[in-house]
Amino acid sequence: MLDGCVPWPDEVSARYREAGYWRGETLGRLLRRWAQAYGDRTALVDAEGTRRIGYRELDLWCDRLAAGFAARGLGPGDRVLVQLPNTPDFVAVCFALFRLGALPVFCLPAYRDNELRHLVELSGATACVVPDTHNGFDHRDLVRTVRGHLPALRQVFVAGEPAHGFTALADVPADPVALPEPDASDVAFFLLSGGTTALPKLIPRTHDDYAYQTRITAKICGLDENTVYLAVLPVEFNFPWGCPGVIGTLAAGGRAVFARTPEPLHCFPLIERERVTFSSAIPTVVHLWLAAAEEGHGHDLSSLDVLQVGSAKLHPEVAERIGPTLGVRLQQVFGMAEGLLTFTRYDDDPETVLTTQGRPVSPADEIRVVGPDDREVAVGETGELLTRGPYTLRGYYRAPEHNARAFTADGFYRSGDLVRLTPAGEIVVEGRVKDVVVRGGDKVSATEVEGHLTAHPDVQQAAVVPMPDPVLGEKICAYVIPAPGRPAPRLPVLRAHLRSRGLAAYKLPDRVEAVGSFPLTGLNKVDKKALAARVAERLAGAGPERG
Ligand code: OOB
Repeated sequence: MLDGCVPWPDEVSARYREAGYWRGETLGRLLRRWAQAYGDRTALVDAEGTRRIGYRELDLWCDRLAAGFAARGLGPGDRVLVQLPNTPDFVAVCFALFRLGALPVFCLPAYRDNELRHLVELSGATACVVPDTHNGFDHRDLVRTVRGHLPALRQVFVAGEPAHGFTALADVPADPVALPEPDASDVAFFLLSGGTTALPKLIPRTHDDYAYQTRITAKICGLDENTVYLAVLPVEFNFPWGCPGVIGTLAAGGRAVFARTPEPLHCFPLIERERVTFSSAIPTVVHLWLAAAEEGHGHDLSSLDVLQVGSAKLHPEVAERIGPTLGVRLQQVFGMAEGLLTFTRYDDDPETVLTTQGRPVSPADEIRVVGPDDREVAVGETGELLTRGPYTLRGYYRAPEHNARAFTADGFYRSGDLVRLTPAGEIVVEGRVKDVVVRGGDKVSATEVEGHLTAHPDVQQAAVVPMPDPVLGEKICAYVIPAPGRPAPRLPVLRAHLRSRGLAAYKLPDRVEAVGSFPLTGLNKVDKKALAARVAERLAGAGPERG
């Protein structure tokens, strides 16, 4: 496995192979098989419906892109940042890099200077692929700034109009060349962790493990050639990419349609036009869709059969409205970029679907729910979820110190989630031990934001905590102790400060509370639970019109 990664122990790998979970096929080769099986059927459709790409066409496009990337010096093991909006380009670029054995590092479109610089440094990327502009933001200018600091990022490919001497993605394809087949047990690409540490960690996903994840989830979800999947969330996110998402849809011979935004006014016409059957969303998007559906929108959503919902807690009252209002079957999904996925099943009783996050997708997923002493708690009691299995990482890339804390000695990943198991083995997410705010589906590391806040001259100390929000689930509240003799910093000032430091917009606090001191725990740590309770109380007291 790539240097800097933690492989599964040999005897475990042998077991996963024997059981048929890992089949030794690369993702690039799988696409070749799908092209042979599904030929001219449509594989990918863009939001406008103008680009409709068949399986064979996609296969050839990837070969040509891989040849072009190779001609420009990219090769096996090279890391390439990929930050593209939801378009067929994303799929073609990734599969071209898979064929080449080069490793895409998935970057959310919302990432800015701060995140990109960190990812270039951590991954050692020498190239990146970005759009010209997206949602009114110029990514070429962003990359130019990043490259000003990190010249090792040698090549920039732009989907759309290039600038600053960058290469147009459209100019890359060349006549296909024979390329050595990468090793299926090695890394295919990197997903990003949801921010338990100050900045995202890189999660190596192998061809074998991801092929298995998409195959097993597509099977559970019953995807087939009639599946039309709508990618609503950014495809750099594990959920729409491979749970079963875009890849699972391609494996089944279905059609993946790309939405530009999760807005109902954009997605509902797409569902009607493409006769979408299957999609996945976060609770915040569900709120928007429910509100639009309840208001009446005039679009025919009758083709939509299943909506998966995950990434943040879905409250049973909201879950209950999904079926009747949208006319779909709900599937709850609990998952993480690191691996483990739990799904409710179509034949579960309604109570299970509405109130639990389902059970693991693989019989080989191992789960432990433990107390603070790492000992398993009784069924029904809440504890931290630890897991290992055939598609769950054994270590983050280039992070030995963090890995020592994030994994047990026997290879279980400490998820940081507090869960309990029902007697039937279903998972119910109860909270978390990790210091993260889940704003919509976005994971925001408190430590990261605190670090930037304390860099402001008016701030002596900062503590970032979640506060309840009816639509996003949680928003970000920053408690600050002003620096001596300085005024209490105001929200717009701090937001502007964080933005100027190149932070993605979703990480900016929604509220600031200036205080003289922080409450402390018995261990003399800032008592964030107390702070979170305090702001929740204030919001409740303020009444809904000010909340
Ligand atoms: C998904 O992946 P990440 O890596 O962005 O975030 C993982 C974390 C989990 O550890 C948990 O804290 C939270 O997101 N989470 C949920 C949840 N699903 C994820 N919390 C409550 N209820 C749920 N259903 O978020 C992700 C990856 C693949 C599929 C679905 C979600």
